[in-house]
Amino acid sequence: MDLLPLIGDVDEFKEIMGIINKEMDLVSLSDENLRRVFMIFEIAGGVVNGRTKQVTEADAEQLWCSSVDGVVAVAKQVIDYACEMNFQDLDGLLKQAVVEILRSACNIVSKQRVFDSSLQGLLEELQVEVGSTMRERLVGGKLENLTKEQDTLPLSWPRNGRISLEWIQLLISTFKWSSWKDPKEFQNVMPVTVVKKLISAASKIMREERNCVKLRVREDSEVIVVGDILGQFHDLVALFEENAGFPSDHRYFVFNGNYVDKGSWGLEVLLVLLAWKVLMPHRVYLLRGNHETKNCTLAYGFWAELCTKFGKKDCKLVFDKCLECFRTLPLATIIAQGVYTTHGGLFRRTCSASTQCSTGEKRQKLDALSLGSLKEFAKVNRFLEDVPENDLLSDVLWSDPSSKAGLRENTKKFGLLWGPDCTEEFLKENHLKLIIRSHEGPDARTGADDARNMLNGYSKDHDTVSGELYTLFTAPNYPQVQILLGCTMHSRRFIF
Ligand SMILES: [Mn+2]
Repeated sequence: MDLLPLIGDVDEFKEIMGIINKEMDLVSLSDENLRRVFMIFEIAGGVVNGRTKQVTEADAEQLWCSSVDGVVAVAKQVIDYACEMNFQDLDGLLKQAVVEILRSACNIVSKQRVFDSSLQGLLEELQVEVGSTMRERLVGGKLENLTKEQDTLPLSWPRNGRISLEWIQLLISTFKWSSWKDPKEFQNVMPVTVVKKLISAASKIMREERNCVKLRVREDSEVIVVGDILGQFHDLVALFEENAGFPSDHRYFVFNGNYVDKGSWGLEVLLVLLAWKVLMPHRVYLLRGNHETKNCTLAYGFWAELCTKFGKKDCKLVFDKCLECFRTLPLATIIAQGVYTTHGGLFRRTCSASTQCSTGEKRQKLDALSLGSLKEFAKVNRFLEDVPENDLLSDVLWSDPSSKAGLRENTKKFGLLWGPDCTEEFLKENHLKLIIRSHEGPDARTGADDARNMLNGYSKDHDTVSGELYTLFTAPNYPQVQILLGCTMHSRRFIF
């Protein structure tokens, strides 16, 4: 009833919104007054948009959270950029301007009381580059105390329970910072409770996905397919920030598995990818690699990484949570009806109960291996901690292409070797043009001829009548104990 006269004054409310938007310096307000301003802004917005629903405390809370998170994320970006600046190139006036901007950014970050210990490093850099007089101005008393206090402040789960782009940026910048510190400090910036919530949120989404996810890609979009990362967190960040860009409405990502083990930052890689999955479930797809299993993670570094980062008390808990997540990862994608991606490769036909082979077929299976169908693949139970030997599931995660025709057991414990004839059969049968698999890095192709040595991050392994087969391996300079020149970041872009 009171809304009618209010609606008559739309221009006035527009003016109020304009004042809040453009003229108010919100940084200096107390939290309580800031909340009041957001409440006024929300009411004014409701009137301007002809809204008749009553404004609730939850509306104001939501607006408050998203606005503050957004502003803080921008401020942290400013600090990040400043850390990379070369101050020697700036004249006196510009140096002063940078310091002023940084002071505002630091104030904003301190308002939200989020963790940012990079402030201390920044102040030290400014002391050298700008001069101690300027530093005294910047520190201005309480800021120095603040950086000390914030050394112990951990990353928190978004207050409204929803992951935002800004939260992912904060996650990445926090991990970037902590990756230079003692790994034992990790739990001080990323609490177990937040790890558990993030893994649960992503697992819930992936559990519902099919074994082979079909991507219907918008025409004006690109799809970035990414191979093995194996704990090389900084290369994942370089892929997002310097190479491919972040996921967006027009940019899909398909990750072909092997996020953890070998490198030192498997958990960081996994958590950032899971955060993207939660934020953009229909743009980011995470497939399972052979390292996303209990056997591999116990043997190849991920378990040891978690023990170092969380200590005896919590590492088992985090490990079990990760295994729970690995079980949910889907196994393959078909992109735009033409491109098949998976971690290892093609798979055998099995006579499981669900596919109901006849007695004759069971005998045939014993006699000779034959290629499995996508129909059979769709029915397999993928929700296992480890994959059984001589099974479709282990083939998908472990198989390798061979230049020799036919299908045969791999020399590894798991998986198959398949020839160009099998690639042709699979492509033709399923009306596909391309297979992109990962799994083999430069170490697996040592001594291979130029075309298959993986030193460029990918190789074309089969070229048949119906299409092609590529191996794609994204972790550069791998394995790190060997010197392999010429390896740089690789992802293949396919424009549809
Ligand atoms: Mn692999």
